[in-house]
Amino acid sequence: MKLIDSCEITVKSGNGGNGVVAFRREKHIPRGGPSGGNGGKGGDVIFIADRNLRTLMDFRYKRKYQAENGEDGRGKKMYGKDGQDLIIKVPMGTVLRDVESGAVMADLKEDGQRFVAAKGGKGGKGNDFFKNSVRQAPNFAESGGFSTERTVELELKLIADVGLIGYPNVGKSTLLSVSTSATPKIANYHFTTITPNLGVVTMFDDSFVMADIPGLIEGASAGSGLGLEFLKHIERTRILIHVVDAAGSEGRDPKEDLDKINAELASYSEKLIKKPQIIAANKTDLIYDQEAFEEFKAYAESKGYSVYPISAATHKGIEELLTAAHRLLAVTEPEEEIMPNINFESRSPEEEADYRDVHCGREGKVFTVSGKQLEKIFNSTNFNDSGSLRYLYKYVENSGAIDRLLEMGMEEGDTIRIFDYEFEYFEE
Ligand SMILES: Nc1nc2c(ncn2[C@@H]2O[C@H](COP(=O)(O)OP(=O)(O)OP(=O)(O)O)[C@@H](O)[C@H]2O)c(=O)[nH]1
Ligand SMILES: [Mg+2]
Repeated sequence: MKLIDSCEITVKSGNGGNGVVAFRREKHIPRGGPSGGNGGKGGDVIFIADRNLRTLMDFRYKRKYQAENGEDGRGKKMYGKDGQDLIIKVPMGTVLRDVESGAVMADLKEDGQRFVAAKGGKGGKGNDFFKNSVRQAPNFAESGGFSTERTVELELKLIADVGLIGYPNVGKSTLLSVSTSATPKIANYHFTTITPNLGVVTMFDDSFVMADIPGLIEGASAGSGLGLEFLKHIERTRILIHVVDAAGSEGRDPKEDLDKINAELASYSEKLIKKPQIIAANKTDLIYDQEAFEEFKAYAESKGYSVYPISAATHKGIEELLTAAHRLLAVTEPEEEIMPNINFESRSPEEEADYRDVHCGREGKVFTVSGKQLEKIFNSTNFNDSGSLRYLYKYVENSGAIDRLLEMGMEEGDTIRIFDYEFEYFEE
């Protein structure tokens, strides 16, 4: 069962409605005032995280998403209707990436968290808007503004809520297989599982993600066996189910198993051993010494753990165990995650053009260049580094600013000023 899901879709916002040019016509007024209404705003494409979704399955068949266009304005100062926003629901934990630039646009982690991935055109003003005391009959109106189209990659990484830990061969994968639709490899030898498997447990109208990991052994926290790398994984789960072979079918004492594994957790990290933990006492179908089992149960309970007797092989006790896990999750805070600082600016085409626009000016023999994007690049330029400077210069050159300055009369040796930085212009 593959639970790292990803897919690519294209989203398109709505065009803005055009403003219109219209004039009032009334019986006794030969030439009425302007009455062209504004166009409506184009719909945005908005992603919203929804806790009821678990996978990206829905996107497998529908790949194109488009918000409504805004309506054009009409005469009699009538506004065009705004286009409806298009809401796309995604599971919590979906990362949105802009395919063209490769930039992460958003990481929708919380229920209801939203992100505008494509802004609609803003809608043009009708000529009525442009009238003023000197310009009483403007015969122009604004166009509505274009839509934005973007290819977005959605990626969903399922993070397990519950981690199954325990010695090799105690039945962790079997428990996962009977609790979820996951089909991990199960076999009667140690280290059958070499990478974790994930599955979704459905309970009532809720669900949670469970993961098994390779078996832990003494010294796992120091690198013995396969466990070390996976201790990191379970550090991100919210609760642990500690699976023990309660029948001691391989000749070990379950009390010792419990203590040894917990000692490994403790020496790996404090966080891990403090995680809420319940015990699945597995293989009860093999118990022949009931007294020894009661002793184990009492021992674990004396250490503060709840013990759930189960038999993963015969499904006995599974329901009770999962209900307990579900209940525990409900009272356990989700793991805090440190996220990279995502700062993706979603701009409409108008804003984008404005952002990229480079302005040229002249003050005597000093030629000036400025712009919003230029300012960003300027602020991150290292003026002691020739590569960084060259990048800045290339940006200015590619923007067409140098050509424009030459048209404005710039000559060799004149000064170009970018914000507070000045340099002389020489032809290359
Ligand atoms: N009798 C009995 N056998 C079980 C039970 N649960 C699991 N087994 C058997 O125990 C063996 C190991 O099961 P796995 O689920 O592979 O154990 P694991 O803990 O995932 O093992 P590793 O991946 O090697 O760490 C298999 O042969 C299972 O069929 C149980 O409740 N009763
Ligand atoms: Mg296994």
